[in-house]
Amino acid sequence: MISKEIEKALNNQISLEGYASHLYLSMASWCDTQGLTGCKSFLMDQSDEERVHMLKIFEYMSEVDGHGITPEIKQPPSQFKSVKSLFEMLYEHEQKVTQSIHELVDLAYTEKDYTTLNFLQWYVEEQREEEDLARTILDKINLIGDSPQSLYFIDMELEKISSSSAG
Ligand code: OFO
Repeated sequence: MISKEIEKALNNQISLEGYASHLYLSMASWCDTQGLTGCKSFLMDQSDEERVHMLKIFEYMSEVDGHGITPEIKQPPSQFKSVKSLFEMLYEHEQKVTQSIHELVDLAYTEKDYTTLNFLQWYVEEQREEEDLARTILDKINLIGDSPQSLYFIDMELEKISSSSAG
């Protein structure tokens, strides 16, 4: 059993994870139009992962007698200035999600809701990994630049990350 306030905050998290999934799908599609197939498959994987994060909260809600609400999802941008700005946007979104998870942890802690607190630990860890990955990609872009020639190498790097995380 969870409180109404925790339920509301978890539904807000569902909405953020759902938006992340759509945002990364939109980014993947834009990369596709630029011929960046490595970036595309990396972002498709990220989009799938975010949907799984959203579904995990639905599952949790079901286990603790909460009601997971399917969110309305606002349309993400479909155009991006550059690959670099796209990954900056991704990193910013991850930071926003981390912030929201931390607020949820705060709330669960205040309410002494140890079950939710425990459930959220997985997200705390996941966000640490995702922020680290986004920063690593941005570091690489900053290192080799995002001129057309450099993009070829960035795309190969992302293809590698994407296939190493597959399965
Ligand atoms: Fe859902 O892990 Fe990132 O946002």
